[in-house]
This record gives sequence, structure tokens and C-alpha cells, in this order.
Amino acid sequence: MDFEKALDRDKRHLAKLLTVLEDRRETTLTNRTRVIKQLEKLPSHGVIGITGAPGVGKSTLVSALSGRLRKNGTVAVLAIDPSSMRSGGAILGDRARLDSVPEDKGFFFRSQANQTELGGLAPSSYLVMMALSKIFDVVLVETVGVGQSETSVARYVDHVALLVNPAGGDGLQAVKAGVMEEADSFVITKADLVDPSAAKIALAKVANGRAVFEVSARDGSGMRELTQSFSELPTAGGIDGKSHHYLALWITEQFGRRGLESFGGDRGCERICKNGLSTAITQVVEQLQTK
Ligand SMILES: Nc1nc2c(ncn2[C@@H]2O[C@H](COP(=O)(O)OP(=O)(O)OP(=O)(O)O)[C@@H](O)[C@H]2O)c(=O)[nH]1
Ligand SMILES: [Mg+2]
Repeated sequence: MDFEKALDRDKRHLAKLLTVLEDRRETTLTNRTRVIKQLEKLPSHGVIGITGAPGVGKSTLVSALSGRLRKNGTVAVLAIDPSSMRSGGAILGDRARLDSVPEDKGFFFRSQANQTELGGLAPSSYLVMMALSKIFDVVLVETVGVGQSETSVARYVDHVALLVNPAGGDGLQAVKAGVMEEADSFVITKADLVDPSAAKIALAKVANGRAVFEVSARDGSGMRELTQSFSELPTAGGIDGKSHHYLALWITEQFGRRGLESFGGDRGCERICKNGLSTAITQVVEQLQTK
């Protein structure tokens, strides 16, 4: 893998770079940490999570959005497939490939199967999002809404848009409370299919000042406003500031809950990450070796 070529968005080298980050073997940790160290030095761009119940229209919206956002800059899409690589993520992949010019270096799609035992997000999802946020102007992440889980996408991204079915109040009840709280904005989908006013009224009661959009990815209505709003999102602090969530998850995966406790839990991870994630990983490994 040629790091410079990956930074230059060469698809083949970029894919290899992400594979290095997704690798969970202990034997490759040193190499992985070295790549993280190189990435850390670069500024990050906005990462937007697109979440919502199965079938609400996430892939369709991400596909439509990425085409529009691409007009203003480079776009990467990460689809975290809930169960198998053959369902939603693959559909989005097919669509994204159809919608984009294959040789367009400004658009990149990656699909990741998640690990069911952890719920919403694979630990390496953070590393992949982090890498993409350094290389592209905006990153869209499609994931199912799981909520109230330490792996929830809300911990890792700059903005969470929760997609809501236009069928209104009934549809809203299907969304778990935790997911509602995590949302930074709401997007009523498929406005061409069902009158979205019932959903709008139901959402107005819970939105607490958060933006509510109505869109149809099919006929394009509302898409301009949504794209505009996503292009203007502040990304200060960004994904680098969330690395302690990754570290906590990684320690738990590698060394169990007791391992995490021995580093002072979430608080401890926050402290350890002050000097960057690569330094933190090295520190954790060294500390464990001397035990
Ligand atoms: N009429 C209409 N149908 C839509 C719209 N957006 C999505 N759909 C349809 O809704 C169905 C589900 O859309 P997806 O985009 O696959 O939904 P998803 O949330 O990604 O689904 P999962 O990844 O399986 O959770 C598909 O049949 C889409 O064609 C829309 O704006 N209007
Ligand atoms: Mg999907």
C-alpha cells in the first residue's frame, strides 16, 4: 500500500489502506498504529451519520445526497451493513457505483459488515471513518438505528440525521427513545409517497429545536435544503476528538471489561487519548506487557 497514493484517493491504494485499518490481528497492530499516526497529522472533515429503521430510505437518500454533495467537493460513503453484505449495504454499493463515474477519484464507497455481538458499529468503523474524513471533504455513514449502545454511531460522527417514515405518529413510536435523543436533525423520507404532515406534527413535539426536513430522494423535493444544510455543518473538534470512544471499545474487545476498568474506564481512555490515538494504543500495549 502506497500511503501517498491513498491520500491522493487512488481507489486501489485507498481500499488497501482501509483494509489495514480493519485488520484486527495482533500481529499487524504495529503497522496499523503507524498508519493511524500518519493519518492523525492531517485535518479531518465532516462525518455525517445517516440512521433510521430498516427500509426507511437510508441507502436511497445517501446515494442522492452524495451525488449532490459531490458537486461541491469530494465524497466518501461508508455503509455499515446490519447483517449480511448482501442486503442494504450491497444495494447502496450498486447504486453508488451506478450513479458515480467509476474513474471519479472524488467519490469513494466502502461497505463494512458489522459485528452482531457489538450491535451497531464495528470497532474498526471508527478508524475507517477517521481515515476517510482526512481524505474526503465529507463522509456519509449509513447505519441502522440501534441507540443507547456504546457502539452507536452518534459517538463517532459530527452529526446524526435520523430518517423517519412519512407514515407519522405510528412510525415514530417504532423509533427507540435512545435513537431520538442522539439525533441532531430529522429527515422525513419518501414525501412523494405519503403526505408527510402527520410525521411532521409528531416530530415537532419531540424535535426541541432540532431541524426537521422533508424529502423525497425519488422526485428530489427538499433535497436542495438538506444538501445545503449538510454542507454548512460545523466540524470543529471533529472525529479526532472522539478517539477515546474507539479506544474504550478496542480495549474492551481485546481485553474485556476488566481490561477497560484497569485503564480507568471511559474517563481513563479520554485521558490516555490526549496525545493522540496512536500514542494511546502504544501506551496501552506497553502497560499491558509490563503487567
Ligand atoms: N417512493 C419513494 N420510495 C423510496 C424513497 N426512498 C427510498 N424508497 C424506497 O424504499 C425502499 C427502501 O429503501 P432503502 O434506501 O433501501 O432503505 P434503507 O433504509 O437503506 O434500508 P436498509 O438498508 O435495508 O435498512 C426501496 O424500495 C426504495 O426504493 C423515496 O424518496 N420515495
Ligand atoms: Mg440501506
